[in-house]
Amino acid sequence: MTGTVITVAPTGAESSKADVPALPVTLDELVATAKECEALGAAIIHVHIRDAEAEPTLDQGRLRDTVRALRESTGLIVQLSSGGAVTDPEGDRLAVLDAGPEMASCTMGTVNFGDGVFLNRWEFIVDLHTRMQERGIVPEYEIFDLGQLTTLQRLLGKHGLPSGGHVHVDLVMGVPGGMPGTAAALVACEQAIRDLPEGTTFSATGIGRSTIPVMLASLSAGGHLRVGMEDTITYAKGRPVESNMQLVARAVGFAQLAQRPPLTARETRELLGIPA
Ligand code: KMH
Ligand code: ZN
Repeated sequence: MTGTVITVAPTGAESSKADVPALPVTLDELVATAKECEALGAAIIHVHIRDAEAEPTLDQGRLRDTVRALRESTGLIVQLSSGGAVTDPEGDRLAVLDAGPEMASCTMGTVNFGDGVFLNRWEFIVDLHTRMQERGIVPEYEIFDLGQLTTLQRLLGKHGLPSGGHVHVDLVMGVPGGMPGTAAALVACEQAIRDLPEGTTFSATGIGRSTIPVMLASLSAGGHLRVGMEDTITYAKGRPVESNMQLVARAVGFAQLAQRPPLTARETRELLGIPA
């Protein structure tokens, strides 16, 4: 394991602009954030977008404009969220793929999500996975609980490898309703990942106060990092996050300390089997 893939998830669907003014919600804000995060060491951007009122949306036109703008302005790998918000219907989530991203998220099961339910039926998962295979979109399999890795094993066994042949997983830890953001839970996932195809890579993110323990555990276990204001809005006790760049800079520092410096987007494409 040579370097660290750093994914930035700058916006998410859960925080409001009113509560978190530093959240990038317009296309201009998102592009500016993406450029700065790339300069700091991010290689992938995990994208949720907002509408004119700064509310989460899966609007097709906006998604297409976003993919185009990020491609024109950065070398980052653009990964659209197919998860959206917990209220988004399955049809709209599948239609995210029509915006032509190189990567998209693909969640491996239903999970309680705070006060809501993040619904991911088996048939929906198969549909999403199959459409991505057909279109050459590389999935990032989102894992909110240990058993979802078994679901991924079942999916790959029944429906084949993703486009490019490489399997990449993201552990989303510490969601109220999902697995805890602890080193013990991360090690349990890392053990289960050994049952997936050889060479499977993983990143991890810890929501809220589990951010730092999960980063350190992931680096120690050979994993990569996802950071950003989708997952973390408090930098330290009593200190709101000032920007996504602050979180990326901290992740870069940790990765360098671990002697696994950030991989560029080009190196990350090679690792994940994404065409240049
Ligand atoms: N916003 C969550 C309900 C994803 O992006 O694929 C789902 C989520 C996962 O963030
Ligand atoms: Zn997301």
